[in-house]
Amino acid sequence: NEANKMGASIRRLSTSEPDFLRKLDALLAFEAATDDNIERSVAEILKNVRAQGDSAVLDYTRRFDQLAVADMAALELPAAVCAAALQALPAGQREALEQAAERIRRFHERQKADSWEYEETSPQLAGTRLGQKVTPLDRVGLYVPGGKASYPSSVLMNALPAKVAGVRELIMVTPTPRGEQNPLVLAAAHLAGVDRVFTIGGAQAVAALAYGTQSIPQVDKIVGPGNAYVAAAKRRVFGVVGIDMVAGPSEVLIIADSSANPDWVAMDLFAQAEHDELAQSILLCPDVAFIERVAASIGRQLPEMPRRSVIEASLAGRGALILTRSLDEACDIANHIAPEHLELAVAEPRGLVGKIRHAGAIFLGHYSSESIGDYCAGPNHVLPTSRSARFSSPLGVYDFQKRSSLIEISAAAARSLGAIAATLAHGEALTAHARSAELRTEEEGNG
Ligand code: HSO
Ligand code: ZN
Repeated sequence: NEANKMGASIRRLSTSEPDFLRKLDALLAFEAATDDNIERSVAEILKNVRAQGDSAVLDYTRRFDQLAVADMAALELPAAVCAAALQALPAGQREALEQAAERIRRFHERQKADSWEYEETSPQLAGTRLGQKVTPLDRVGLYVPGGKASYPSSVLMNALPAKVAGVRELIMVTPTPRGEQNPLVLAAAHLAGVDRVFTIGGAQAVAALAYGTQSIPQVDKIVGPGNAYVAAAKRRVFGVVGIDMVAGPSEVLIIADSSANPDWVAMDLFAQAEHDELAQSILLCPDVAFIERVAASIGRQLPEMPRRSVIEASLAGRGALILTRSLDEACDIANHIAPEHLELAVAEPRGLVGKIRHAGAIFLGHYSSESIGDYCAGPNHVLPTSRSARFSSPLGVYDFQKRSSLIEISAAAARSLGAIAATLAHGEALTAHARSAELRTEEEGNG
């Protein structure tokens, strides 16, 4: 039973090294390379789809996906195909997908925001009401990648918050190179209530959703992960439509004490690392003996992993086992890293949560694995990456709702508030503004 050398060789760091922070930052940095060739070809694709609509999309689909059809109708999947995909799944798969969908829906129901209004109470403002009206987006586009990173769980995580928010029409696009469909993805789309599905992908699909074509309706926001072309296209259409964040490689940070199980910790590091070579798995622990037990477990368990070459590349390139002076210090470092996923594999996780300020999702205690969160705990698995948890949040219902302000001023309030407005308007030398407010302070009635 050979042990993998990764156990011995995975990077060890200690917070007491003099240049620790510099080393840590070097480890966190990654090439968010914006490739000039990709940018150029994406700009061209956007321009052509915008100008020519369906015919350009059909052209690119023929070229890039080796899928030649006569018209766009042939690239829309009838709802019955997705329904059939769900029916055809092995019962176990289908039940698991249904249970996950139900749990995710239930969690997200709690995120729905309500409209609110309040009335001014002081006598001279009586009758004045102010508020906020919450409205779901009309139409949302969901990009689902083809190939190896095409996850049904991600279809649920992106689609369900939109449906819970009350989005009227949810349109999914997903490439099917040479016509090869992913039945699990179609089944998940059906379960989540996706309204229409087009088998198109790449920058051309993003362009079609952003600008609309003869057959594809223009959406108001585009969400979902994609390759470098898709990411570049989303960045470029931002402003014409809303977009979600453009995600970087996935990350996990585990804070463990000696009450943790080294095999569980090692496997949780693998679970992140197996996503992709650039994924990042880091352990923070104040106990050097425990760190070595995790390292030994890595060496022992890695040979059994079908994706060991991806795991190895990820751990060797961006992984680390970091010795801290204390759990408190581990929390400080966690806040600096602002990880996408943070596991608190410690005896008293509640004692640490209060110290954590920046993390996409916090998993408390030994039984709370990221993997359960990835699929079926309920909270979203689309989370801020690359330290963006400092300023952003998990994907949620709020990403599919927007707010309008409500302003209703009574005649009485128009006098007192009008005087304030007029004074400020004169200060800005905006005379029409001032008059507009003043007219209403003078008027006895509105004509
Ligand atoms: N860990 C990924 C989500 C995922 N894992 C999908 C498995 N399938 C990003 O949070
Ligand atoms: Zn995952």
